[in-house]
Amino acid sequence: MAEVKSRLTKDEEKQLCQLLGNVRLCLLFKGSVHGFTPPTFHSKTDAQGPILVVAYNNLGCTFGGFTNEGFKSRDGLVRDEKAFLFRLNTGERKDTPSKIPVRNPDAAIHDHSQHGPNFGNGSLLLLNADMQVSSTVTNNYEFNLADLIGDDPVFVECEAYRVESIGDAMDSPWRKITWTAEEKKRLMELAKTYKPAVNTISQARILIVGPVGAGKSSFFNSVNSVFRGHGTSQAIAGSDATSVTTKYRTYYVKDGKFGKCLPFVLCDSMGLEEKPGTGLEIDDIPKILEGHVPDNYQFNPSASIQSTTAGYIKSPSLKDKIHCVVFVLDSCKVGILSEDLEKKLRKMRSQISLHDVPHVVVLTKVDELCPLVAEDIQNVYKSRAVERQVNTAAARLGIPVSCILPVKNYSSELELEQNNDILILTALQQIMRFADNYFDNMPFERTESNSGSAIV
Ligand SMILES: Nc1nc2c(ncn2[C@@H]2O[C@H](COP(=O)(O)OP(=O)(O)OP(=O)(O)O)[C@@H](O)[C@H]2O)c(=O)[nH]1
Ligand SMILES: [Mg+2]
Repeated sequence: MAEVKSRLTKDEEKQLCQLLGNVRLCLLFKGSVHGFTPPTFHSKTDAQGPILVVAYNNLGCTFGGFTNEGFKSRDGLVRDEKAFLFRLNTGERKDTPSKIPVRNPDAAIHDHSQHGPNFGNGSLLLLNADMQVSSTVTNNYEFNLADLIGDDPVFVECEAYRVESIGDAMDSPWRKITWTAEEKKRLMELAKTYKPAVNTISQARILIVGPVGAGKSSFFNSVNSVFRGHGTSQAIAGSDATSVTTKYRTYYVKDGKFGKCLPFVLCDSMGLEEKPGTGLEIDDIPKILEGHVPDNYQFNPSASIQSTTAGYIKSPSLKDKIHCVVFVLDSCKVGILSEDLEKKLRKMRSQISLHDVPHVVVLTKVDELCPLVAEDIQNVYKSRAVERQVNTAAARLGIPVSCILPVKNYSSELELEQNNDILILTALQQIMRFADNYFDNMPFERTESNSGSAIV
């Protein structure tokens, strides 16, 4: 995923937290990436809850406004007692950050689908076509424009953030998980004794796909770590502008260092990128699903694998085919997934559906998304931030919420944590159940436990 990065410095974020209290800022809109137009602003920020708009000018002024009621293209004035304008302590201005509370809460914002963020019915209007801050004197906010922007009305960037209150947790979880040692043992046993519902193969083959840096390789490492009993990093993980994983890799997971291979294979792939000719080539997907792509195949972003490529599996059997696909998405970024990337993911999804391969979504980095989860993974299904991102992922990919599984991958830990293992194993259990659905769709394949004859 081409990462949409916040322009705020750490110091500016700290200042904003002074103004807003203990909150987390989630970047939804960035003019230089999404376009400086009101419709794109509203497409990213409408119905997202409290919104902070931050603009920057060439004098180094960072300023904007906050609305607790947010935007919904209501085409009218919105009452908001908590709204305010602000200027941070940056650039030429080295005095304390300013907060200008709304004076007339009935006209805190004018929320119109054809206007950019408009605080106080014209007091501060951003995102005009001429990239100029527009301000008329109203009684809705009392301030001197020069105090906010110096003498440069041209803004060079405009961002909008969803403001999430930290400590935003539900009383009871929306999905029940048993956080006990017995549950971990049970889930491990289930994974070890899993048997594909067909006679002819002993392992389910799972493909991992998703945007660059989403945590695909780390998900394999995490599953592997759980069965090894300590942190592992067999698949190389890390952060870069382009995919760290460039080869198709087939990974076996062993039951302990010297144990047997478990009944599933995880196949790691190159990250998806939004631009054509970069990242995983989407036309490789049908070839992978059908089992033509060999282990260690070096992906070529500008051309898909050919039948003449070295190692190409010409006549794949059931064991080479993919039985379940796992979409890995970064929970912190699902909201700001670019439209091009969303299109690629949806296209990939329809190819997968055409091949009748069941698929699930693993939503990673829930520890980065929500401090409550970072503190205690048991909060994962109580965190409103996680719930919101699960719903966003469901809407953006068109996948039911029941198929979306939040996890925290092992990334830097040397030792394991029982509750984290349980979350990873719960995801694995769901993946196995979905793989079973693949075999259920094969009318002539039968396990030994039923009466049909097996096709070899
Ligand atoms: N905190 C946290 N970090 C994670 C998590 N999952 C992955 N990471 C980190 O995110 C970065 C990217 O992870 P990778 O597993 O390499 O991601 P990938 O999807 O395989 O990336 P590419 O191969 O480049 O496409 C690494 O620095 C990981 O340590 C998670 O759940 N929590
Ligand atoms: Mg990788």
